[in-house]
Amino acid sequence: MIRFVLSVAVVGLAGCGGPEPPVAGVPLAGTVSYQGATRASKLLSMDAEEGCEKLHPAPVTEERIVVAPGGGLANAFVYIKTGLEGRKFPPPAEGVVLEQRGCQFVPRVLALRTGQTLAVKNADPVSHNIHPTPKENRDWNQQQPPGAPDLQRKFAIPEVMIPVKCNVHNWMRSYIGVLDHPFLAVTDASGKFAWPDLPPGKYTLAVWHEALGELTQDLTVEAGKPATVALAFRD
Ligand SMILES: [Cu+2]
Repeated sequence: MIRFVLSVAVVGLAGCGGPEPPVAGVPLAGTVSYQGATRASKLLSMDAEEGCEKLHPAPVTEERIVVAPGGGLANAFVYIKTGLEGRKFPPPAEGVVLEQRGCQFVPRVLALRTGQTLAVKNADPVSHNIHPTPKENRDWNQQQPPGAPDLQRKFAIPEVMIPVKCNVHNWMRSYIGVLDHPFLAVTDASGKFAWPDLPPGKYTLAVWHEALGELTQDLTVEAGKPATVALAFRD
């Protein structure tokens, strides 16, 4: 009986310990813009596969640089590059979806966490062969016929960026940014991104774009002060 009471006491003490409560994060709202000469998008030719061509009655343009009327740059991958070393963030339970639709990857740019599930879907009536080409992670490629179940994959190592191609259709491109923390985002159609709770600290913020390269900027976040940031690519 005494032993039982003691063990309960020990468990009770352990429950009160553990890591210190984290300092509350602050919201950060950011914008990425492109202030260079507008570059006309190339037309994509899908005439190598009739099954793809038939899906597009109108011409399809390559989505390399997508700029909103106000200059906001879509499909830029924004992330905290330094300042979070040594911190542990478990991956979210919900996965991220990469779809093949109209013989293109949708979305063009994805943000994924290490250990988070990437679900690859084929919505097309043709076969695709998904082939990420990482430098740090394991290389794989996988055929996915029409109606095949989703492919479920994970990436173990942070890597910015992993180009994804289709071994059947050489115009298909997607890019996956993999990080081991939650401060990563892809800009929306107006070039905006947001993080709800960035911990106070000193960081290097980086933005990567497939055609424009990478920019970095120092960022200091103070407790209780919501932050804003603007990054601009120029020619
Ligand atoms: Cu394909």
